Amino acid sequence: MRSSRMFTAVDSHTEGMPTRVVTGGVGAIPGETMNDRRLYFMKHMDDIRLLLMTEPRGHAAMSGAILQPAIRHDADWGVVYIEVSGCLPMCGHGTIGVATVLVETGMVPVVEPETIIRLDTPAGLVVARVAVQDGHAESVTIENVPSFCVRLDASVSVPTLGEVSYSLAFGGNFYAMVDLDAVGLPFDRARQHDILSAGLKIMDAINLAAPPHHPTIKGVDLVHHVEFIAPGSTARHSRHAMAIHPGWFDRSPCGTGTSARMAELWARGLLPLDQEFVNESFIGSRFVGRLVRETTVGAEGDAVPAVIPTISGRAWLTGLGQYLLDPSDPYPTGFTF
Ligand code: PYC
Repeated sequence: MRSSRMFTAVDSHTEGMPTRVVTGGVGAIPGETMNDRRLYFMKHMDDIRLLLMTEPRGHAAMSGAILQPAIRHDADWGVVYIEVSGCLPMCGHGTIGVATVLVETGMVPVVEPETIIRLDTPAGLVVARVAVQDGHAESVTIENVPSFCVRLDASVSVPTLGEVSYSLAFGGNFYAMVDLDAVGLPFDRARQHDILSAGLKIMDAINLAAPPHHPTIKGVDLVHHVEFIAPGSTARHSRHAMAIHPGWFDRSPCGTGTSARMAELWARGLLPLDQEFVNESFIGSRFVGRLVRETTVGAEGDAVPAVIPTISGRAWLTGLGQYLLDPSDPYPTGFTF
């Protein structure tokens, strides 16, 4: 065996969605904040993401997280999220996966019945409360970054679909929320190609006509997620298909998407603080969300009203990996198919 690179990872899944937690081989990513590290990694180290996320070591819906020493003094670990589409500022299912891996591998001091882990993420501090029983992480509740609604019932002209009504909110990433009925499609995995195609067209149209910009997090300014809301969804219990750029669906109920949806419902006056909100994924797995307090985002004068969501879900370890790159491998940055 000869390798020019070797990475160690603990693989997991959160309610059906993989998180490859990279524990070694990357080294320290330069940057004075975790978002600086994310931006540096995207510009100078993206070959590592491609190697670990795309085929043949990953797949078209692969997702992961690179552990780093925290920069903030009040955090235990730093995280840079990686996935087939790039590096997200925040990922809910990924954070639940990271917290579960940290507990079940003893990478943090484990306290029963609850271990609290403070994570330095590119979008800000995220606190994970892990319910632990006999060393097993039973479930994780994360307190997410401030989430806010940007547009309610806006409209965009989409090639082949016509005028599409959508709302836009931030929950760690920007999410366009669209009723599936409005694009004439059923909530049915047999129609996933049509749903995905509609989602990609809608995100392109919004990014062309009116791209959003996060007021404080540098480099967060496009919509790459369309949350198609299933008929019958309410402000207490929602089902959705989450279409993600460049062409896949979240298998989990999407932690940042659930946060964005709760921020939208709060802006409509439909979801008060402390009300449980159940969000179901395209495969039927669930997160339970709750808005815990109000806050604002942005500088005084321009500040927008926001809420702090919590998201609860479960993750399971699926494997331990050592990922190698042989210098003669013709696909050193993998490929997508
Ligand atoms: O859980 O936040 C999430 C997420 C984002 C993309 C895939 N999952």
